[in-house]
Amino acid sequence: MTPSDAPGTDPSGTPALTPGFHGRPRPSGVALPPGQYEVHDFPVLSAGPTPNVDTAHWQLEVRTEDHATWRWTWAELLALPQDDAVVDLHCVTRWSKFGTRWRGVSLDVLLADVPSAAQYALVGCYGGYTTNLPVADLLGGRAWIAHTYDGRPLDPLHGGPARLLVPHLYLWKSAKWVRSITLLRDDQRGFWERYGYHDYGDPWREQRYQGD
Ligand SMILES: Nc1nc2c(c(=O)[nH]1)N[C@H]1C(S)=C(S)[C@@H](COP(=O)(O)O)O[C@H]1N2
Ligand SMILES: [Mo]
Repeated sequence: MTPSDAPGTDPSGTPALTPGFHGRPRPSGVALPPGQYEVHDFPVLSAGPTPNVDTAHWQLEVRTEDHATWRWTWAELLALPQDDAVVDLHCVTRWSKFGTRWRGVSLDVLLADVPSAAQYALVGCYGGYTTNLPVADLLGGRAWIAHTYDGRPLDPLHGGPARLLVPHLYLWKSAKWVRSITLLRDDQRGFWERYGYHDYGDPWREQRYQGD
């Protein structure tokens, strides 16, 4: 069995040392997803230059399938209920970082009053990057608009002033410098997905490329 066809490791299950396993079990007993290794630094992966986004002009837009637009300014975002989240990050280039500490607004809060039955989301960014994921994966306490990392304002290199954080999917779904979320009846691929990366991107099922 090669890493690419190793079975997904159930994050809640007992750690099984599969042939694709490259790391140590964590103290909690949870292993790395298949084909991943642990890092202690925080690599930066950006497809283009880091945009300079001023919070005075920052806004987040949610557009519905009926072409209604909902907007939050920076002050409005910070006035919403805030969550603290400690999560593991898994990049498709095979590094994983455990126990990262974030603060931000849950997408459950942002989408609560948005009337939509759309099942798909296309996330847009300052700088033009896009990525797609199901709306269901933005909900359920699993996704945030994160503005604080390790107790400090999020570094622009890592997506500051604010990025999407969806840690249960590969990190390319966690759009840096997030600007918009478009809710769609039909799935539309984002930047990396059009280059052949997976539409869903579950690290535990090793969904790196279309067809995985
Ligand atoms: N806007 C934007 N978001 C992005 C990217 C990007 O190039 N532009 N790269 C993605 C990829 S491939 C990864 S692995 C993570 C990297 O996040 P980091 O630089 O904070 O480690 O951001 C994702 N979000
Ligand atoms: Mo990535």
